[in-house]
Amino acid sequence: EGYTVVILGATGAVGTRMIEQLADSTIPVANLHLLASKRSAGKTLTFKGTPVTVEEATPESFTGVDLVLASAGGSVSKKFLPEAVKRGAVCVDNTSAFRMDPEIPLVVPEVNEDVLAQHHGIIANPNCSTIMMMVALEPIRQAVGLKQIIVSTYQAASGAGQTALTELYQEAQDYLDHKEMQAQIFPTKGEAHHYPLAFNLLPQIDVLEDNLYSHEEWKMIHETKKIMLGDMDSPKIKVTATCVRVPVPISHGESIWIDTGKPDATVADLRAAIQAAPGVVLEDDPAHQVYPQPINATGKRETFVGRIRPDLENPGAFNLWAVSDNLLKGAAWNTVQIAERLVAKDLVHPSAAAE
Ligand code: A2P
Ligand code: 11C
Repeated sequence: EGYTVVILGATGAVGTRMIEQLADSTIPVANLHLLASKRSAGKTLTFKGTPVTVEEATPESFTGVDLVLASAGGSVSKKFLPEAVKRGAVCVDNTSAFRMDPEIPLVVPEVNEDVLAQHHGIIANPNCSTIMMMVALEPIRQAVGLKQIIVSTYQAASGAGQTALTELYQEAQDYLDHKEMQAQIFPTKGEAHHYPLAFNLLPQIDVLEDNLYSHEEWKMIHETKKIMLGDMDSPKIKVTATCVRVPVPISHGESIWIDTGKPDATVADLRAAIQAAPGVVLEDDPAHQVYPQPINATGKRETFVGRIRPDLENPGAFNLWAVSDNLLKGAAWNTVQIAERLVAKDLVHPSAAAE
């Protein structure tokens, strides 16, 4: 008894973690199919100690499937997920392919799981840097208020995938060996110029757009508004972002300035809100130098928040520092968590909302 589940992109940085997160979830899995491109067909991965052979994804791979967890890139999701929905599956998609479609729920369970009931077969998982910011700020928005966000990110190399992470390690090795670093992926695949990330910082994640923002910065602005307010262009919370790639393997950091709109709000109010909320851990003890760090957050499902302090010249405004595993809460865990919520709410039916 249980669901027939597909992981699309099972061999990738996120896909391999989806297998682990699914194994540790409450979802009853009767059958699991692991799909990737032709390159990885025939490879063996394990689920709960049992070997599973990777298959090449084709439209027919989705016949008889209940639940699809996808993380093989936007174009792969655009090609296969409509085919999966046609065949009766419900898909949770970790790519940006469908996030801004007003008909498609964009979900962080701690913030807006109610919108799951409106799904028509596809649910979108937000961008990693957006998800962790939502988990950190929603408790503050609920308890105190939130009018404006100014965020600067410190994003780990694995956000760009397994091959990008391998590139960082190779560059670091070459640098230490006094060899020339060979940049082929960073800042982003398909760009005219590539720069080394090892021992460097790159203020570009994804493509630079005509409005002078990177696409990652654009995502943080519009996904935040869609998740918190249900409208990707809502003026009710002002958001601006600067996204920077740092030579850290796993776990993104974010320096976040917020205006709560409540001049008498205190650090104690913010700390209490975070302590009471799910999915977020307060790690804030300046007297003992306790604050979130990527090496401690890696492998954990939670988002960690510390360095909460008032903006000394703007009453009601605060600075804080958040860290989360970009491959878990930022991707694999949030996707599996959405699937857990769909199962708990009995929403694993195609077009549940249409019935
Ligand atoms: P493959 O191992 O065959 O390349 P990452 O985000 O770490 O780069 O991983 C990308 C994932 O998406 C991998 O599992 C990769 O499989 C998969 N993938 C890439 N292109 C396709 C495709 N055309 N069809 C199915 N899976 C794909
Ligand atoms: C990064 N945030 O760190 C990106 C990865 O929209 O799902 C996730 C891209 C996305 O490069």
